[in-house]
Amino acid sequence: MGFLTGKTAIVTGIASDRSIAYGIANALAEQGASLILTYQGDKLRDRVAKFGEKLGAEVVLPLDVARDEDIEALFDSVAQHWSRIDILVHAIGFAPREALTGGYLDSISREASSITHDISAYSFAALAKAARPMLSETASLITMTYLGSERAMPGYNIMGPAKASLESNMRFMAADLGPSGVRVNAISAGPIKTLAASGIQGFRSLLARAAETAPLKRNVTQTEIGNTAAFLGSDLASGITGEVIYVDAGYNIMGATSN
Ligand code: NAD
Ligand code: 0WE
Repeated sequence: MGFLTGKTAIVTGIASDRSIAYGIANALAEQGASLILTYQGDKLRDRVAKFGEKLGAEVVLPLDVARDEDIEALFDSVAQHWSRIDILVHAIGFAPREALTGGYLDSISREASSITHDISAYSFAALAKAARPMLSETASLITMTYLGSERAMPGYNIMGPAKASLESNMRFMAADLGPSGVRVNAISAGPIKTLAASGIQGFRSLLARAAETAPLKRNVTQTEIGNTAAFLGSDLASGITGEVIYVDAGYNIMGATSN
């Protein structure tokens, strides 16, 4: 019996088997949770359906968080399978590629800023708002963030302010939903090579430098993020809400490094 046996979980953000969301779905399934997975757009449907079969998911459902009607339809569909939601995982981030290229002010635009904040930050609150009628009285909402929210990182650009907004959203949601027993937290992951990361120039050297600097002298894995999400989703974390939990091999604590 896993520590999530009897719990229901919706996991967004699977695009490949290297997605952080895949690591999370796998860890939740290992601990006995029942899963619903979502996919963005028809071209991901078959792939995510295959992952769903492998993980024993109840169903896979479409969700493009840019579309209000998708968000509404998702929870209407979920209600046909489950009467309540215990765990909701938001593992979605997006900036237009040109906004992640070059210097901050060179790359920024009103349009790119708007899209990035809409998809990466607002969408977490939008999902919670739509899920609210179905949230159980000990539900746990989890999102994924990055240290670029609080430190300037070359190339992370407008994703930094969007992650700051996401973390602030997380705290406001925690304050709002806390009286109903619902917890809301963020996991701040160290860099991991996923689809979203593979297009970024210099990502390999960023990974190597992160490993050198971190106290544990290595990078983190999707499995480690997944296990942390399983903990946060469980009643083992019943006293934790509004928190950013760092799963980064300790990178964020360092001031200076020796060579
Ligand atoms: P990924 O490319 O595997 O996942 C990103 C997901 O976002 C994809 O599944 C994509 O379909 C989804 N998405 C984008 N726009 C969407 C939309 N409009 N509607 C619905 N879904 C949409 O990459 P990942 O690295 O696993 O990213 C997952 C989360 O983890 C993101 O929030 C990312 O910012 C965060 N994160 C990643 C790292 C890293 O180094 N990889 C580190 C810290 C935090
Ligand atoms: O949050 C992220 C990735 C976010 C991301 C990546 C892409 C690439 C493809 C958002 N939107 C897009 N849009 C695309 O078109 N991370 C934490 C990983 C990441 O991305 C970086 C990093 C790190 C770490 C970009 C620059 C510098 C460091």
